[in-house]
Amino acid sequence: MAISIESARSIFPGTLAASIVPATIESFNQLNAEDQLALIWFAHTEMGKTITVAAPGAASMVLAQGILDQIKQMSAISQTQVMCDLTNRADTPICRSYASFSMNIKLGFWYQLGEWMAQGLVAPIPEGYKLSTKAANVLQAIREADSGQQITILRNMVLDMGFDPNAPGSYEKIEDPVVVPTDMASRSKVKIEGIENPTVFDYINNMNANDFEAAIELFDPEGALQPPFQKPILGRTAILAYMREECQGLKMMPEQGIAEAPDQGYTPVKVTGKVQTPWFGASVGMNIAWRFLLDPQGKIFFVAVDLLASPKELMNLVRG
Ligand code: 45D
Repeated sequence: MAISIESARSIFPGTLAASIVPATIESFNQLNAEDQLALIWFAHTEMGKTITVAAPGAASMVLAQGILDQIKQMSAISQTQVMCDLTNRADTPICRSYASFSMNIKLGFWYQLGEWMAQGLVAPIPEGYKLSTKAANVLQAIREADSGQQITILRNMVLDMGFDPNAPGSYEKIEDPVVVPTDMASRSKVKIEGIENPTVFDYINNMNANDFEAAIELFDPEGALQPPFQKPILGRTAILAYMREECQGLKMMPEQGIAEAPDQGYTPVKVTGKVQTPWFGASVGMNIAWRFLLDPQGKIFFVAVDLLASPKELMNLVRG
C-alpha cells in the first residue's frame, strides 16, 4: 500500500491515548454555562492545592489587558454575563476578540480573571453553588485523571470558548511575542534508550532550544505534525506557525524508544517520555509518546504526539 499521511496516522496502533480527555470535554460541552464556569472554578481550585500554575509572562498579557480592564470595571452582573457569553460562544465583541487570542493569551486571560475572582475584584462563583448531577460527574472524572490529563482537559475547555464566526482559528491571530532560541553553547542534548536516529535527536534538541526554524527543516516539505486529540497539521508553513504558538518553553524529556525496520524506505520510530509546559513547570510531567515516520531521506514525514492513558504506556514499545 502507498504511504500517505492517513496511513501514517496508524503506525504503532497499540499506543493507548488518554481517551478520558475527549470524553470529558464532550460531557462538559453539554452542560449549561453556569455549571461550566462553576465546574472549571472548582477543578482549578482543587488542582491548585497540588500543582502550581505559573503567572503568564507580562509581555503576552499586554495583548489582553484592555479587555481585562474593561471587565474589571463592570458591575458584578455584567462580569458574570461576559463569562457566560464566553462559555456560550455568544456573538459579542469581547467573544470575538477572545477567539483571536493565541492559546497562551487565552490561558493568561483566564488566569487573571481567576486571580481577580479570588480577590473579590471580579464576580466569583456564588457561594454554595451546587453543581447539577451531570456537572458533578464531570468534576469527578477530572479528579480521577492524572495531573497531565487534568491540565489538558482544562486547557481544551478554555480554547473552545469565545466566538469565531467561521471555522475555529479563522481569525488572524494575535500572536505571542517571539522568543529567541537558546544559544548553541547552552543547549541540552537528550539521551534516548534504544534510539540512535539523528533526526529524532535533532527534533527534540531543537524544540527544547525553541529553535523552530531548525526543527522545521527536519520535516519533509509535505510532512505533518499531529498534536494530541487533533487532526494532522500539514506542511512546513502551518507547522512552523503552530510551533511558534504552542511550543515556546516546552521541556521535552524523552526516555526510551524503538525503531522498526523501514517499509518502502519509510522508518517508524516510537519514543516515550515526559513533557513539561511552562504553565506548570516541573510540577506536572505529562506522559507522552511521539510516533515518527521518517521518509527515505531521513526527514519527518509524520509525527503524532499522544497524551498517554497511563504511566504504564511509557513502557509500551512493542512493534506495530
Ligand atoms: O471558566 O513534540 C476560572 C506539541 C473559572 C508539539 C477559569 C507537543 C472560570 C510537538 C478558574 C477563572 C505541542 C504537540 C475558567 C510536543 C473559567 C511536540 C480559569 C506537546 C476558564 C511534545 C481557568 C505539548 C484557567 C504538550 C486559568 C502536550 C485554566 C503541551 C488554566 C501541553 C489552564 C500543555 C492551563 C498543556 C492549562 C498546558 C494554564 C496541557 C495549561 C495546559
